[in-house]
Amino acid sequence: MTLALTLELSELAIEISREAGELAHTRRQEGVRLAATKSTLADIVTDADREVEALIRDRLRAARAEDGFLGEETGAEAGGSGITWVVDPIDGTVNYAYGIPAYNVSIAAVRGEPDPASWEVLAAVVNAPALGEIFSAALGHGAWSGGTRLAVTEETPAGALLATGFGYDPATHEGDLATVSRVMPMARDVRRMGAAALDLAYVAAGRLDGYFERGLRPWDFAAGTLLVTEAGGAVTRTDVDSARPMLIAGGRDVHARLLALLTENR
Ligand code: LIP
Repeated sequence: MTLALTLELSELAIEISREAGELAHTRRQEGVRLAATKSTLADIVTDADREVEALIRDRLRAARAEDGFLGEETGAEAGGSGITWVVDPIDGTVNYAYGIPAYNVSIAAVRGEPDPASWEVLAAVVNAPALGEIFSAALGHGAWSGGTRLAVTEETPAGALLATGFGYDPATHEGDLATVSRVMPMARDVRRMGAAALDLAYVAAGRLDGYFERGLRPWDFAAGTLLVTEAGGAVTRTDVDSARPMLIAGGRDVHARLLALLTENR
Protein backbone atom coordinates (compact mmCIF):
# COMPACT_ATOMS: atom_id res chain seq x y z
CA MET A 1 0.00 0.00 0.00
CA THR A 2 1.58 3.25 -1.06
CA LEU A 3 1.59 6.40 1.01
CA ALA A 4 0.30 8.23 -2.05
CA LEU A 5 -2.83 6.08 -2.12
CA THR A 6 -3.60 6.45 1.60
CA LEU A 7 -3.17 10.22 1.26
CA GLU A 8 -5.39 10.31 -1.80
CA LEU A 9 -8.11 8.35 0.05
CA SER A 10 -7.81 10.63 3.05
CA GLU A 11 -8.08 13.78 0.93
CA LEU A 12 -11.17 12.41 -0.81
CA ALA A 13 -12.73 11.54 2.57
CA ILE A 14 -12.03 15.04 3.90
CA GLU A 15 -13.50 16.70 0.80
CA ILE A 16 -16.68 14.60 0.92
CA SER A 17 -17.00 15.07 4.69
CA ARG A 18 -16.98 18.86 4.21
CA GLU A 19 -20.02 18.71 1.94
CA ALA A 20 -21.70 16.09 4.15
CA GLY A 21 -20.97 18.08 7.31
CA GLU A 22 -22.43 21.25 5.79
CA LEU A 23 -25.57 19.37 4.80
CA ALA A 24 -25.96 17.88 8.30
CA HIS A 25 -25.42 21.30 9.88
CA THR A 26 -27.93 23.00 7.56
CA ARG A 27 -30.55 20.32 8.21
CA ARG A 28 -29.98 20.69 11.95
CA GLN A 29 -30.60 24.44 11.72
CA GLU A 30 -33.79 23.82 9.74
CA GLY A 31 -35.09 21.47 12.46
CA VAL A 32 -34.63 17.74 12.83
CA ARG A 33 -37.34 15.24 11.96
CA LEU A 34 -37.26 11.74 13.43
CA ALA A 35 -37.60 9.24 10.57
CA ALA A 36 -37.69 5.95 12.49
CA THR A 37 -36.46 4.02 15.50
CA LYS A 38 -34.11 1.06 15.06
CA SER A 39 -32.97 -1.51 17.65
CA THR A 40 -34.82 0.19 20.55
CA LEU A 41 -36.97 3.32 21.01
CA ALA A 42 -33.82 5.23 22.02
CA ASP A 43 -31.98 4.19 18.83
CA ILE A 44 -33.17 6.77 16.32
CA VAL A 45 -32.58 7.73 12.72
CA THR A 46 -33.43 11.16 11.32
CA ASP A 47 -34.20 12.19 7.74
CA ALA A 48 -30.81 13.94 7.81
CA ASP A 49 -28.93 10.68 8.60
CA ARG A 50 -30.40 9.16 5.44
CA GLU A 51 -29.86 12.23 3.26
CA VAL A 52 -26.24 12.66 4.40
CA GLU A 53 -25.44 8.99 3.84
CA ALA A 54 -26.96 9.17 0.33
CA LEU A 55 -24.77 12.17 -0.48
CA ILE A 56 -21.61 10.45 0.76
CA ARG A 57 -22.47 7.29 -1.16
CA ASP A 58 -23.09 9.24 -4.39
CA ARG A 59 -19.84 11.18 -4.11
CA LEU A 60 -17.82 8.01 -3.40
CA ARG A 61 -19.46 6.18 -6.28
CA ALA A 62 -18.60 9.05 -8.63
CA ALA A 63 -14.97 9.19 -7.48
CA ARG A 64 -14.21 5.49 -6.91
CA ALA A 65 -16.82 3.27 -8.57
CA GLU A 66 -14.94 0.01 -7.82
CA ASP A 67 -14.88 0.41 -4.05
CA GLY A 68 -17.31 -1.25 -1.65
CA PHE A 69 -19.52 0.57 0.84
CA LEU A 70 -20.73 -0.14 4.38
CA GLY A 71 -23.02 2.50 5.84
CA GLU A 72 -25.00 2.75 9.06
CA GLU A 73 -28.26 3.55 7.31
CA THR A 74 -28.09 1.73 3.98
CA GLY A 75 -25.94 -1.32 4.69
CA ALA A 76 -23.29 -3.06 2.63
CA GLU A 77 -22.45 -3.18 -1.06
CA ALA A 78 -19.44 -5.25 -2.13
CA GLY A 79 -16.83 -3.72 -4.45
CA GLY A 80 -14.07 -5.09 -6.65
CA SER A 81 -11.07 -2.97 -5.61
CA GLY A 82 -10.38 -4.51 -2.17
CA ILE A 83 -11.22 -1.16 -0.54
CA THR A 84 -14.48 -0.48 1.33
CA TRP A 85 -15.78 2.82 2.67
CA VAL A 86 -17.21 2.54 6.18
CA VAL A 87 -19.52 5.45 6.91
CA ASP A 88 -21.51 6.82 9.81
CA PRO A 89 -23.32 9.81 8.25
CA ILE A 90 -24.19 11.29 11.66
CA ASP A 91 -22.45 9.71 14.62
CA GLY A 92 -24.02 11.08 17.79
CA THR A 93 -27.54 11.08 16.37
CA VAL A 94 -29.16 11.59 19.76
CA ASN A 95 -26.98 14.67 20.36
CA TYR A 96 -27.97 15.85 16.88
CA ALA A 97 -31.67 15.37 17.61
CA TYR A 98 -31.38 17.27 20.92
CA GLY A 99 -29.32 20.13 19.44
CA ILE A 100 -26.07 19.21 21.23
CA PRO A 101 -23.17 20.09 18.89
CA ALA A 102 -21.14 16.91 19.59
CA TYR A 103 -22.06 15.03 16.44
CA ASN A 104 -19.91 14.19 13.43
CA VAL A 105 -19.65 12.70 9.98
CA SER A 106 -17.32 9.69 10.15
CA ILE A 107 -15.77 8.19 6.99
CA ALA A 108 -13.07 5.50 6.75
CA ALA A 109 -11.50 3.59 3.88
CA VAL A 110 -10.55 0.03 4.86
CA ARG A 111 -8.65 -2.66 3.00
CA GLY A 112 -9.64 -6.34 3.12
CA GLU A 113 -12.93 -7.82 4.22
CA PRO A 114 -15.20 -5.07 5.62
CA ASP A 115 -14.94 -6.74 9.02
CA PRO A 116 -13.15 -5.05 11.92
CA ALA A 117 -11.64 -8.40 12.94
CA SER A 118 -9.36 -8.33 9.91
CA TRP A 119 -9.59 -5.03 8.04
CA GLU A 120 -6.76 -2.51 7.80
CA VAL A 121 -7.92 1.10 8.04
CA LEU A 122 -6.14 3.18 5.39
CA ALA A 123 -7.70 6.61 5.72
CA ALA A 124 -10.11 8.33 8.07
CA VAL A 125 -11.96 11.55 8.74
CA VAL A 126 -14.14 12.64 11.64
CA ASN A 127 -15.76 15.97 10.80
CA ALA A 128 -17.72 17.74 13.55
CA PRO A 129 -19.36 20.62 11.66
CA ALA A 130 -21.09 22.28 14.62
CA LEU A 131 -17.74 22.33 16.46
CA GLY A 132 -15.86 23.53 13.36
CA GLU A 133 -13.30 20.73 13.64
CA ILE A 134 -12.02 18.11 11.21
CA PHE A 135 -9.78 15.26 12.39
CA SER A 136 -8.14 13.14 9.72
CA ALA A 137 -5.51 10.43 9.27
CA ALA A 138 -3.82 8.46 6.52
CA LEU A 139 -2.03 5.21 7.40
CA GLY A 140 1.65 5.97 7.88
CA HIS A 141 1.11 9.72 7.64
CA GLY A 142 -0.08 10.65 11.16
CA ALA A 143 -3.32 12.11 12.47
CA TRP A 144 -4.09 15.76 11.93
CA SER A 145 -6.50 18.57 12.71
CA GLY A 146 -6.26 21.99 11.05
CA GLY A 147 -2.54 21.64 10.29
CA THR A 148 -1.71 20.38 13.79
CA ARG A 149 -0.31 16.88 14.18
CA LEU A 150 -2.22 14.98 16.86
CA ALA A 151 -0.57 13.05 19.69
CA VAL A 152 -2.11 11.00 22.47
CA THR A 153 -1.32 11.83 26.10
CA GLU A 154 1.17 10.25 28.46
CA GLU A 155 -0.18 8.92 31.74
CA THR A 156 -0.06 11.39 34.65
CA PRO A 157 -0.20 10.78 38.41
CA ALA A 158 -3.52 12.68 38.55
CA GLY A 159 -5.29 9.72 36.96
CA ALA A 160 -6.77 9.32 33.51
CA LEU A 161 -9.55 11.42 32.00
CA LEU A 162 -11.69 8.68 30.47
CA ALA A 163 -14.76 8.59 28.25
CA THR A 164 -17.30 5.88 27.68
CA GLY A 165 -20.77 5.33 26.28
CA PHE A 166 -23.87 3.30 27.00
CA GLY A 167 -25.86 1.06 24.69
CA TYR A 168 -29.33 2.03 23.48
CA ASP A 169 -30.87 -1.06 25.08
CA PRO A 170 -31.86 -0.27 28.70
CA ALA A 171 -31.14 -3.92 29.58
CA THR A 172 -27.42 -3.23 29.05
CA HIS A 173 -27.18 -0.18 31.31
CA GLU A 174 -26.52 -2.01 34.57
CA GLY A 175 -23.60 -3.96 33.05
CA ASP A 176 -22.16 -0.82 31.47
CA LEU A 177 -22.33 1.00 34.81
CA ALA A 178 -20.55 -1.94 36.48
CA THR A 179 -17.80 -1.54 33.85
CA VAL A 180 -17.47 2.14 34.73
CA SER A 181 -17.04 1.28 38.40
CA ARG A 182 -14.26 -1.19 37.48
CA VAL A 183 -12.14 1.55 35.88
CA MET A 184 -12.84 4.30 38.43
CA PRO A 185 -9.70 3.48 40.48
CA MET A 186 -7.54 4.73 37.58
CA ALA A 187 -9.75 7.69 36.57
CA ARG A 188 -9.48 11.35 37.43
CA ASP A 189 -12.98 11.70 35.91
CA VAL A 190 -15.27 10.20 33.27
CA ARG A 191 -17.01 11.88 30.31
CA ARG A 192 -19.97 10.65 28.24
CA MET A 193 -20.15 12.84 25.14
CA GLY A 194 -22.52 10.73 23.05
CA ALA A 195 -20.50 10.29 19.86
CA ALA A 196 -18.03 7.42 19.71
CA ALA A 197 -16.05 8.73 16.72
CA LEU A 198 -15.57 12.05 18.49
CA ASP A 199 -14.47 10.26 21.69
CA LEU A 200 -11.78 8.51 19.64
CA ALA A 201 -10.79 11.76 17.90
CA TYR A 202 -10.41 13.37 21.33
CA VAL A 203 -8.17 10.52 22.50
CA ALA A 204 -6.04 11.13 19.39
CA ALA A 205 -5.98 14.87 20.11
CA GLY A 206 -4.89 14.36 23.74
CA ARG A 207 -8.18 15.75 25.09
CA LEU A 208 -8.98 12.41 26.69
CA ASP A 209 -6.52 9.89 28.07
CA GLY A 210 -8.61 6.84 27.26
CA TYR A 211 -11.96 5.56 26.07
CA PHE A 212 -13.87 2.30 26.33
CA GLU A 213 -17.31 1.22 25.19
CA ARG A 214 -19.22 -2.00 24.58
CA GLY A 215 -21.50 -2.75 21.67
CA LEU A 216 -20.24 -0.29 19.06
CA ARG A 217 -20.92 -0.99 15.41
CA PRO A 218 -18.13 -0.93 12.78
CA TRP A 219 -19.08 2.54 11.43
CA ASP A 220 -18.93 4.01 14.97
CA PHE A 221 -15.21 3.30 15.32
CA ALA A 222 -13.63 2.59 11.90
CA ALA A 223 -12.36 6.14 11.35
CA GLY A 224 -11.66 6.93 15.00
CA THR A 225 -9.38 3.95 15.53
CA LEU A 226 -6.97 5.10 12.80
CA LEU A 227 -6.90 8.58 14.35
CA VAL A 228 -5.80 7.04 17.67
CA THR A 229 -3.14 4.70 16.26
CA GLU A 230 -1.72 7.38 13.94
CA ALA A 231 -1.53 9.70 16.97
CA GLY A 232 0.68 7.13 18.74
CA GLY A 233 -2.03 5.37 20.77
CA ALA A 234 -3.33 1.83 20.94
CA VAL A 235 -6.74 0.30 20.27
CA THR A 236 -7.99 -3.19 21.16
CA ARG A 237 -11.31 -4.95 20.71
CA THR A 238 -12.08 -7.67 23.22
CA ASP A 239 -14.98 -10.15 23.57
CA VAL A 240 -15.29 -10.10 19.79
CA ASP A 241 -17.44 -13.24 19.76
CA SER A 242 -19.95 -11.74 22.18
CA ALA A 243 -23.01 -9.68 21.23
CA ARG A 244 -21.32 -6.56 22.58
CA PRO A 245 -17.55 -6.49 21.96
CA MET A 246 -15.57 -3.97 24.00
CA LEU A 247 -13.45 -1.29 22.31
CA ILE A 248 -10.56 0.10 24.37
CA ALA A 249 -8.42 3.02 23.19
CA GLY A 250 -5.85 5.33 24.71
CA GLY A 251 -2.27 6.36 25.06
CA ARG A 252 -0.16 3.21 25.44
CA ASP A 253 0.01 3.13 29.26
CA VAL A 254 -3.62 4.06 29.81
CA HIS A 255 -4.71 1.58 27.14
CA ALA A 256 -2.70 -1.19 28.86
CA ARG A 257 -4.18 -0.37 32.27
CA LEU A 258 -7.73 -0.23 30.89
CA LEU A 259 -7.21 -3.53 29.11
CA ALA A 260 -5.94 -5.17 32.30
CA LEU A 261 -8.83 -3.84 34.41
CA LEU A 262 -11.50 -4.70 31.87
CA THR A 263 -10.31 -8.20 31.07
CA GLU A 264 -9.37 -9.44 34.55
CA ASN A 265 -11.64 -12.16 35.96
CA ARG A 266 -13.59 -11.33 39.09
C1 LIP B 1 -23.79 6.15 18.76
C2 LIP B 1 -22.46 6.47 19.38
C3 LIP B 1 -22.68 6.69 20.86
C4 LIP B 1 -22.77 5.30 21.36
C5 LIP B 1 -24.03 4.64 20.78
C6 LIP B 1 -24.10 4.76 19.26
P1 LIP B 1 -24.99 6.78 16.44
O1 LIP B 1 -23.75 6.19 17.34
O2 LIP B 1 -21.60 7.23 18.82
O3 LIP B 1 -21.63 7.34 21.53
O4 LIP B 1 -22.79 5.27 22.76
O5 LIP B 1 -24.03 3.29 21.16
O6 LIP B 1 -23.29 3.82 18.64
O7 LIP B 1 -26.11 5.81 16.64
O8 LIP B 1 -25.30 8.12 16.96
O9 LIP B 1 -24.45 6.78 15.08
